[in-house]
Amino acid sequence: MPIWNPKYETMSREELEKLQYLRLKKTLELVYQRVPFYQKAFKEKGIEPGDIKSLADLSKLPFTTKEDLRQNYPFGLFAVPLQEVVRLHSSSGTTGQATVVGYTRNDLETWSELIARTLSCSGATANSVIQIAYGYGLFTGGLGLHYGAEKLGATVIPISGGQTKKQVRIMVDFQTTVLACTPSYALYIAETIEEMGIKPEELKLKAGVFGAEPWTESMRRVVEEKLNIDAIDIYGLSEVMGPGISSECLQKDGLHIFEDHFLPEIIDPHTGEVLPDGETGELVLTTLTKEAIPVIRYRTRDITSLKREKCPCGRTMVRMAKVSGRTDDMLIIRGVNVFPSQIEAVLMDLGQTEPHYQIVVDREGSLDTLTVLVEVSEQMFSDKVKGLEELEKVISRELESNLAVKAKVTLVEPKSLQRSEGKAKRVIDKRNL
Ligand code: DLL
Repeated sequence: MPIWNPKYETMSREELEKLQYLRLKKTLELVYQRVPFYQKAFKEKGIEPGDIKSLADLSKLPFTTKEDLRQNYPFGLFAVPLQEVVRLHSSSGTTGQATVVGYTRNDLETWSELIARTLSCSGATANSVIQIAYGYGLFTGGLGLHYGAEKLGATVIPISGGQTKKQVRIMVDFQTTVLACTPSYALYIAETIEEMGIKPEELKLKAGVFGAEPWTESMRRVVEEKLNIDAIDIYGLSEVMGPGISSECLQKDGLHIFEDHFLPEIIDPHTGEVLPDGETGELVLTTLTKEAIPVIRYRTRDITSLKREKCPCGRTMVRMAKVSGRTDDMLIIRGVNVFPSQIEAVLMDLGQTEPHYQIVVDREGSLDTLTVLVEVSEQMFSDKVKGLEELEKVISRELESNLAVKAKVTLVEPKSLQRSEGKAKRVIDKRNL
């Protein structure tokens, strides 16, 4: 499979580290001179850009958080005048006030380059027909993928999210080969394909580039089987750039971080200590080439680990494990830590239900309760009540043994749970209402 930019993507570690260091120095000088927030934060730590003498010194620098972006809303962390900013995007702001990010012309060029790499990782080429069903607008998914797909030279269908039947018609009529959307939306599209009676041979789909929300290996198997494709995990966040920060290759064994543009670290989320390769913790990213809004040691809240072993695909860039969740996604149920992804894995591995579920957390008196709603097939739902009760017990037992906490399972009618056209909302936590 062709690598989009072998010069960088297959660089030796020694060469790469030299480049990273030069770019880091430049970025640090830039933010120190231009962004009062960073100058103040560095001074508080008693540090100047000149004190950073190697990549290992990175850990001396302060972290940046989403809260810092919020407090400097809208443009306080920009390192260039607005005149040089040619595009703005904003994060969804589901967990508080939205944040705004900007891009210079060079930033947009870099972004397109990294999306072209991402798409090549999935096997896409200039001959591909790419249907972009991520939302267009302030969300970085749609436009981010769009310009990278054009740079690749592919044929782009800028359909955005929603209008699912139309998505399917277009997929058939325009002979789409690559689908770009969230994994939960891919599942909804797959279900709609079945409902519309479209036969697999009418589709030309080869790959999907899915991201913007956590999804498990078990979910990957379901989506790949339903759509008969390679489902590739792609990762990014608006504060650092958007999609295009890392991508799986067809080995599907970790996401290559485009390290010539981003410097990754894994930290213990409680102590802030940097953890060695292989250990799981919070991903922290420093941008190395961004102009409009460079970020230093940005705490992503995403949980993963890094591995540097050589990948059979030939790329030398470090790989991060599939993100298993966010530090702030973790549910604490009667003192036990539970991640939605653990529940997803149990359900998909059992494989006796449909892949649509919702998690409801509530409180009865002083006790937390965990209920998992999961859809079953038409046939199973019309079967005897006893069969359903049995299955509820089986799933409940399996969840309990995996999560170490009691979970009530309620099987629900097919198609009764809300479908997602973008980021799925898996958890309803009634305790905070
Ligand atoms: O979701 C950017 C994006 C668009 C990535 C399209 C991939 C594809 P935000 O809206 O700022 O940006 O949300 C970023 O989404 O911190 C993760 O928690 C989560 N996330 C993104 N990609 C993945 C992934 C876009 N592949 C937040 N696996 C991040 C798990 C992901 N979580």
